[in-house]
Amino acid sequence: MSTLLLLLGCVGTPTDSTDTAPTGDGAYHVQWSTDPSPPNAGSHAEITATVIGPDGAPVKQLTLFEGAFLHTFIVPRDLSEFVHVHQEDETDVTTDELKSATFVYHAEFEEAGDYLIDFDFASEGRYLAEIGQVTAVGEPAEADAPTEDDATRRVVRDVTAQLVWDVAPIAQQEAEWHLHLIHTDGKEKSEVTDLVQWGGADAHAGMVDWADTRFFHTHAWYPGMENAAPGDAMPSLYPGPDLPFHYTFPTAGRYRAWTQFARVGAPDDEYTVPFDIVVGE
Ligand SMILES: [Cu+2]
Repeated sequence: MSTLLLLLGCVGTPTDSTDTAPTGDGAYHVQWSTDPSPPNAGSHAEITATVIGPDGAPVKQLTLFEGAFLHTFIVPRDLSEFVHVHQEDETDVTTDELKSATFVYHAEFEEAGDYLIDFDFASEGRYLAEIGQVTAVGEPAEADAPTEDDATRRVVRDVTAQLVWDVAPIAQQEAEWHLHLIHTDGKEKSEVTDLVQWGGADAHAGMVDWADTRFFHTHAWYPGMENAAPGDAMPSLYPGPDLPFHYTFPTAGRYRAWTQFARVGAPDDEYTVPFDIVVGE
């Protein structure tokens, strides 16, 4: 099998060229690979990722934010699932790993086909990202295209989430919405009031733009969030039942947003709730 696909996310100097001084291209990059290469559908692959700075050397000043130095999001082209992983989910980052800005962790590729892979990190007060692609092989295969889904109510485990628009989404204007969460245990229904922070925020929303396969990330809205720097603590404001979001979508079109949050009874077992967002002109 070709390893070429694995290199699509890498533009910098190969990590094995340690005998020569690194020369960067002035931008940050993530050099990454999977083992096996390519990943197999239905199994876990090991991901090794190194964050490279503008000078071509591993970044020594990565900022810890939302509980991790490197956040990885993996989404199939058919947008049927959303994977969000970090090395810190499995093992602590050692001093040597931090010095070499190299992280090793695992992700499951459920189906064969193309995946978008997004790496989020922060350095010198800035959020940075690298986006790439990886193709898993085997069976079963992904669908050819995403299935549009305009539902505004979704049940995930014991929570029913209702999507409510407060300011409708229009390109380049700030949209506002909230999720209203109802505990749904059989016939019993009550408002969710036991949310706890997960990954340093009351809630996260990862959003993929269908047409251009771009990746965006925001958090439950709080006053002053537009001025926050990476690593700043986010306030705990929303135990439920409502989780508010503000976001300015850059272009019109269909996005899929996955909202993640956790409840006090299982603070590490996050909920992931997908909704489609159609942004108008
Ligand atoms: Cu993360």
